[in-house]
Amino acid sequence: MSKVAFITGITGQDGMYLAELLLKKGYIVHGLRRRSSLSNTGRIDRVVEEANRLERRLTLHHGDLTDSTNLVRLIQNIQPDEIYNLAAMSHVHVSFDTPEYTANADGIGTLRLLEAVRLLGLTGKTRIYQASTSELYGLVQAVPQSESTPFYPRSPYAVAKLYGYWITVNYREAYGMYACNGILFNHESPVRGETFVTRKITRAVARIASGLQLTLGLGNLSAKRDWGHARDYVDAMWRILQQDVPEDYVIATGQTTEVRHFVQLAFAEAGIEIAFEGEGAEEYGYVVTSNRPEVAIGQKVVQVDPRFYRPSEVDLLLGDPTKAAEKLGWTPQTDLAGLVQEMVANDLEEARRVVELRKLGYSVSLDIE
Ligand code: NDP
Ligand code: GDR
Repeated sequence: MSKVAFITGITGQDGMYLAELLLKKGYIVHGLRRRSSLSNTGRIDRVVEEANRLERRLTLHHGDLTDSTNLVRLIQNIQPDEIYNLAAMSHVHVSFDTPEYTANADGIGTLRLLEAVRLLGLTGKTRIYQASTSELYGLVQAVPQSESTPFYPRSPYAVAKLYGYWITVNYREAYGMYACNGILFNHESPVRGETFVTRKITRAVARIASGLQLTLGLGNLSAKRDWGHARDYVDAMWRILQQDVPEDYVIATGQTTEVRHFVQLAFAEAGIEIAFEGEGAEEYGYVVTSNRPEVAIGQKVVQVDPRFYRPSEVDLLLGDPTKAAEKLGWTPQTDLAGLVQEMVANDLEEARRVVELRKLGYSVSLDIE
């Protein structure tokens, strides 16, 4: 008998990689999608098509984490063995503009799912994965950050996720549910949302290298993040739900890198060496060497733009994945160099297509943030 999984947030980055992984493992997969005025299934369409070519193994259902009647009905119909709660308003900066909605979707949304499973009498059957985050650590208390490091959230997003974390622990302890938190550090990929810093950088680098864009505006260049590949991290999610005892795990690479350095790595991948000069809001990046005819030596390609500063920042994230290695047998397979290479190659190909379409006379919007 195939296992049945229900993924909220299936149209997002992680949802796509997780759906692919579970289908490969023989699962029947159901996913929650939001209604939107334009299609929001660009990432998952190919996976749906492949999964349903021979038999119907992946089904998308309309719904929302802010609607408990919808969640109860879906879970009752699907009777999942595993729920992966990946849905969230996941942008830290945007959460300062939409704090109440973020609390509702990311915090209370988690409670709605747990309650649905409990009220439907599925506590003995359904295992739940909660997408917790390294943002919980916030203001640095200790490094590297492990399962026992205290939390100090620094954004409405992180505070909402803190509720999600603790309500998951509470339902496990109070009702004996198999419910676990994966405390995942930043993970990226070619399908990462375009306004998260890594993808914003690799897209801009590809466009600058292709003569489609002149500069890249960024906020805090000194923030440090522990960046891994989303493909590896969804494998950890699955492993967390296959243990004898439900527990919480940190998933990270154990390496941290400045945003500034990520920018240099991405430009180097496109054949452009850059250096930084100036301080604070006056800092800029300029071209030192270039093997791209569209990019001149001395050209200013990076500029600090205070619009991208956050009201309160998380300066340093560095995870300790020892427990995941020992208990789950999980280690990351892609390092930072491999991640940057894959993302830049993907975005160079996208830029090449834009150039081709424009040559053919089509108008293509670049949608630069
Ligand atoms: P994305 O932003 O790419 O995807 C978020 C998903 O949630 C999308 O499918 C989105 O739908 C959906 N969603 C948003 N709001 C709602 C709602 N109210 N009801 C139903 N669905 C909703 O995030 P990622 O894939 O990167 O991350 C997955 C999860 O992991 C998130 O919870 C995130 O907070 C968390 N996380 C992510 C990390 C990372 O580095 N990527 C690290 C640690 C935690 P739509 O497509 O319609 O917008
Ligand atoms: P983060 O990711 O906030 O860590 O949350 P993001 O890529 O948005 O920012 C990382 C760091 O880069 C700095 N930064 C910028 N960020 C953005 N988005 N845009 C910019 O122009 C820019 N310039 C500098 C930020 O200030 C920050 O320090 C991600 C999300 O996926 C969360 O959902 C998840 O929980 C955490 O990772 C772990």
